[in-house]
Amino acid sequence: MAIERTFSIIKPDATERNLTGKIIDKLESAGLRVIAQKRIRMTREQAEGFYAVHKERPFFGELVETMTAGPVVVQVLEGENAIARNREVMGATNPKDAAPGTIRKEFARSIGENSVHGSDGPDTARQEIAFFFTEDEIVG
Ligand code: RTP
Ligand code: MG
Repeated sequence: MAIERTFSIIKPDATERNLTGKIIDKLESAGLRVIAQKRIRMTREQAEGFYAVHKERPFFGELVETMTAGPVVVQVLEGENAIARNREVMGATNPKDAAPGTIRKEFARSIGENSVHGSDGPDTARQEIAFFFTEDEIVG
């Protein structure tokens, strides 16, 4: 199995509750390595651009509000099968449907405040990493 990279966000609802370390522990325990990381305040323009694929969805406005409500931690994660592995440890989008032990089951408040983002495929992983990081900021 090839080593993959994926993009992750620890969302404002989680940074607000000081859960950054607990979430990183879950990611590392799942075999993922944090090879780039920074804490930023996403601008409205960044949030709208990052989530452009959802711009026609009814929840788009709320999504942009939620993602700009406080600091986020953006990360590049590396590991075997990293994209699927991260999605697995994140759990289902709606915490009500998330499996026990997953990040969203343990920490998420609601579908909107669901604590983490993770890329859903190799193409989006590449695009999302490049949206927030330059190559020299990533140390594999
Ligand atoms: P993500 O992109 O954040 O990793 O989550 P995902 O793939 O599981 O979910 P996606 O369908 O890509 O939706 C992106 C984010 O939009 C918010 N959302 N709100 N109110 C709603 O019905 C609703 N549906 C989605 C969630 O915060 C989701 O993570
Ligand atoms: Mg998604």
